[in-house]
Amino acid sequence: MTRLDPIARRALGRTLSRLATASVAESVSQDPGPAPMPFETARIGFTGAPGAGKSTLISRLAKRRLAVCRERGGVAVIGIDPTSPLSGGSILGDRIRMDNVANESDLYIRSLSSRASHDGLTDNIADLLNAVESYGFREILLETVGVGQAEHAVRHAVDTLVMVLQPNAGDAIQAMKSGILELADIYVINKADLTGAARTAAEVRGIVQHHRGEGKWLPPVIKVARDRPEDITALDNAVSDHLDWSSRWRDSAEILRLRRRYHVQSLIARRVLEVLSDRPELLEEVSVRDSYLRTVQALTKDRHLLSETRENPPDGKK
Ligand SMILES: Nc1nc2c(ncn2[C@@H]2O[C@H](COP(=O)(O)OP(=O)(O)OP(=O)(O)O)[C@@H](O)[C@H]2O)c(=O)[nH]1
Ligand SMILES: [Mg+2]
Repeated sequence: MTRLDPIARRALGRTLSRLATASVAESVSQDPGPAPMPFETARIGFTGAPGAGKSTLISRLAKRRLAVCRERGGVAVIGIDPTSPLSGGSILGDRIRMDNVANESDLYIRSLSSRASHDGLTDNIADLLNAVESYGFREILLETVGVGQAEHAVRHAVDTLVMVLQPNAGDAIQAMKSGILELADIYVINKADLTGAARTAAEVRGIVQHHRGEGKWLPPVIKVARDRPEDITALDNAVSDHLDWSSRWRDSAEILRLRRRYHVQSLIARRVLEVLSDRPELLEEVSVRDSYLRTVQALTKDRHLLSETRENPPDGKK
């Protein structure tokens, strides 16, 4: 069975649907085991405000990346929708509108609503990316909506993070100034056909330069307009440059350690939410201290997870 035959596509589709709505116990029991070394699959994340033009950008870039990756595993494009806590549905509908690449045979496109991401925290991203990676794609392009915390969750899940800003993105620039958004490897000032793009690019460049450090990657700031192919070439080159730089200078063991740390952290955070909503009595009529202790106790007596662990002890012994 090859990676992208219809059977494999369906199998991956089912796995992703399951993982997107999985409980923590289900996520843990579906863990495929030790992650492959970083850089075998390049993970490229795109984050930015709703409507910043991420999908349009990714669909154009995917075509370029595919030209290089076709013989080496192909490209997967994954979009993660924050789910509205009120409607239970996606806020803006399918985030990936990619008609220009939809019929490419070595491209896998999937948009997912992440049940756990109602506050923008796409906290099962690690599970989803690991599953996609296990199919041997050369590159994964991941679209997430940047709503505060989401950038942090994505930062540690990908190798290269592209922040997509629009001209006159005042809020985002304020956030960058205060250090909140200083996470990206590449900044795109998208919709550069609109007025204000040059000024926004200069502002972002100023902030990025200000934080440049010896031996560090200096994030490029690239203006991209929909109707200018040369802009996508510049972005394509910047992504390749950053991946090269990372594979040369970043320690892959350290990357894996960080990835695992955030993965475990997000599983525990999700489990706390599950326990608190399943057992409201933990919070009733006691001090915060007692609620805290009761919750920690409930977690340590987490029978479901403990029985999982007994079946698959961490040291491999039965
Ligand atoms: N003027 C202009 N509009 C653009 C450009 N790129 C995208 N758009 C428009 O911006 C709107 C949003 O584009 P999308 O690509 O769906 O943006 P997105 O960031 O993926 O949006 P969400 O997934 O809903 O957060 C659409 O109406 C696009 O046609 C561009 O380069 N210039
Ligand atoms: Mg989109």
